[in-house]
Amino acid sequence: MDARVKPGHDDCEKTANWPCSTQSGKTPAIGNGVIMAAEAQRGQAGGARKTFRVVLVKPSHYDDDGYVIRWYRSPMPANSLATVYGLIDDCAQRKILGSDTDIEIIAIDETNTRLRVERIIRDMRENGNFGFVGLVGVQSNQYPRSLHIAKPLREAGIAVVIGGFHVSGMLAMFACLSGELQQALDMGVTLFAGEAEGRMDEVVRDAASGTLKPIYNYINDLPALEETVTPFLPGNSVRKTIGNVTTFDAGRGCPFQCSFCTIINVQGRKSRRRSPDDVERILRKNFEQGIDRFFITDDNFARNKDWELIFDRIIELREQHGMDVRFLIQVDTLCHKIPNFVAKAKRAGVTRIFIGLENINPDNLLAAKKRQNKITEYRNMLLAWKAVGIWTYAGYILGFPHDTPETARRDIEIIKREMPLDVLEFFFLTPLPGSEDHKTLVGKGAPLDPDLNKYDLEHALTPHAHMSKAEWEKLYRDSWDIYYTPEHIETILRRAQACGINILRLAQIILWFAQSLRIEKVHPLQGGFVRLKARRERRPELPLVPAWRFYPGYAAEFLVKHARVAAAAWSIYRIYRRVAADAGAPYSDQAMTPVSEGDTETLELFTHNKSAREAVDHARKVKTLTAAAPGPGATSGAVAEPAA
Ligand code: B12
Ligand code: SF4
Repeated sequence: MDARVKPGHDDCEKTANWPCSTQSGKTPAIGNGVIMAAEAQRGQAGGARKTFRVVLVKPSHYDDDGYVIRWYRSPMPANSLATVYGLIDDCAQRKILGSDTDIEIIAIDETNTRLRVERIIRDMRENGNFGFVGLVGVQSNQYPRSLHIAKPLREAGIAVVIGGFHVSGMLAMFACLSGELQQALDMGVTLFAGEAEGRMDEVVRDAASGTLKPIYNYINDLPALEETVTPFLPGNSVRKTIGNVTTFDAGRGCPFQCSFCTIINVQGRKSRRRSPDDVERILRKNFEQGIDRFFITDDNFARNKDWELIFDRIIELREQHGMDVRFLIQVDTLCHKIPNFVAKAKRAGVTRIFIGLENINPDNLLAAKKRQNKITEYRNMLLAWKAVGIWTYAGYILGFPHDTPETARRDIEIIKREMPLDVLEFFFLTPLPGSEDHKTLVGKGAPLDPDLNKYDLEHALTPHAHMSKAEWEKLYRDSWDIYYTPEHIETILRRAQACGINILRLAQIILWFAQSLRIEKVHPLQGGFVRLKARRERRPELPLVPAWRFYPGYAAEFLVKHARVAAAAWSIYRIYRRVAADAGAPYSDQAMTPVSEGDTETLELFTHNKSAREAVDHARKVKTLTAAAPGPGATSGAVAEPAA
């Protein structure tokens, strides 16, 4: 256990909302349940085979009405679940508990499967509680739900381990335990911080012998990833998601320093990566199961130091072995300046990229320490991807210090007119536990919403200098409507068609992004296919709705929602048909026009405020001083800057 974690230590930060707990004295011996299990196991002695049961649950969280967000089909499998599953499967194959003990693993993603805690308790009991429940990849917004799942399990004497970004983020940033972490310890839950590669044997062995520790803290000892066990989920788990898509991380860590980011504090700023052999193994194993579409979850694949070796290997698999694999990757706004990056991404089967555009006001980008985002490079970057027919998703954050409702609305209109972007998604600026922003606000004693369930980037959690909470929330809702108008959907499809993009597929994704919040009241990244709700799957703090009221309400909601989806789908389909009918006709507009010197005088992107104009001046000065040439893929280097 890391000595930095000092429960109840005097030097801990104390605030009204994020109290640092003093050691409650209630913390029971962890693994009580497993001691029972170990005894049961001894009782079974006599040569019979034993089975150590591991139930892995990727928890969901509650919607604003308090119901668990669960779908008939979720969009994609969770890489966190696949990673932990892979690690335990490896323990099972190596028989780390002895040749007479099998390890059985059950993986449940609560976003697509109803969690029956009572069944887990029954099955564990039948097995003498010889096993443990792992709550996997628990984000801050999923932490309250995780404790609700853990409570009855602990009461039944079952060992529970929680890992993921909330525990890791809090232990990375604070020298002492916050109240909600202490609450878990008080229940006898084990916390795991840091990454489990190379550490899973210890956890499994301790759980099997009833000696789980309260905390495993490896946050300051991040493992290398080459040749480590790779993420994997069995095909039946993957098929509970919408398509033949699965996720894996080819690397972790990002060199930049954005103040709202949790990744750099949890996974570090150094690039740690899997080898091309690892990646090939992941692809082949999935391909054999009929899964050929992948989301590479690296937060910034462009800064994976082995991006080129990995792309080269995938190109070989595609071009010489006929494996038609395709990818969504996440990159930064300077990736187009890395020699060969865009061209090799295309050959490697990348069909979509996600970019953290975040904002177009340089003052805001500076306030968030997002210095690598240069508005003067945005158009070059987007045009570089358009030129090879790869479509772009971008994240846009609302509520930076210099945003007002008016400027944010104006900025979205500028993006629509001047930037050739396909899918845009909006988020609230959120002080996520694990980020510098969160730590700073806690240190200042700023008012922060105490309900962790809301830390999902979809809620206003802090006061804003220029907007009331209601104005900020309205801006968030309006932003989707401002971007996804029928006219702009048509423009996006026309731009995409001109670049050879499959516009029927793009139209489906636009339907998803444009309607998710309007119809399902959740962000598209939390969305899924056919929302399912159970009356009893409600936050325990909220009352159980009587059956006579719940079921008619649920049925009516179901019908209304699906009627609205059908209407929206029909309207977008009609736009698609209109655009498709013009296939082959040339199309251009302001956003699609190659970058030129004159842009800086005419485009609002560069003139909408003082800091935008200053950004242009700065880029010009840098260009003059370095005589920088445009990066590969850039259409023109009018205001190009050197790569970071
Ligand atoms: C891929 C991804 C998604 C995917 C898939 C989900 C998934 N987890 O794979 C999608 C698109 C669905 C998604 C959605 C969202 N995401 Co997301 N996502 C990621 C991303 C980029 C990668 C996750 C990952 O695979 N990490 C690698 C794994 C291996 O790391 P890990 O989960 O920490 O697991 C390791 C250890 O923690 C430990 N461990 C974990 N669990 C356990 C359990 C046991 C028993 C043990 C022993 C060890 C252990 O061992 C693991 C292996 O080393 C992360 C950022 C990141 N770099 O992690 C954000 C991230 C997790 N997402 C985040 C958020 C906020 C969301 C959304 C709420 C956003 C939104 N409003 O839509 C939604 C929530 C939806 C949902 N149901 O999850 C935040 C969470 C921050 C926080 N403090 O809570 C992150 C960190 C990004 C950020 N902005 O900071 N996400
Ligand atoms: S570029 Fe993305 S991953 Fe890197 S520090 Fe910024 S927000 Fe985090």
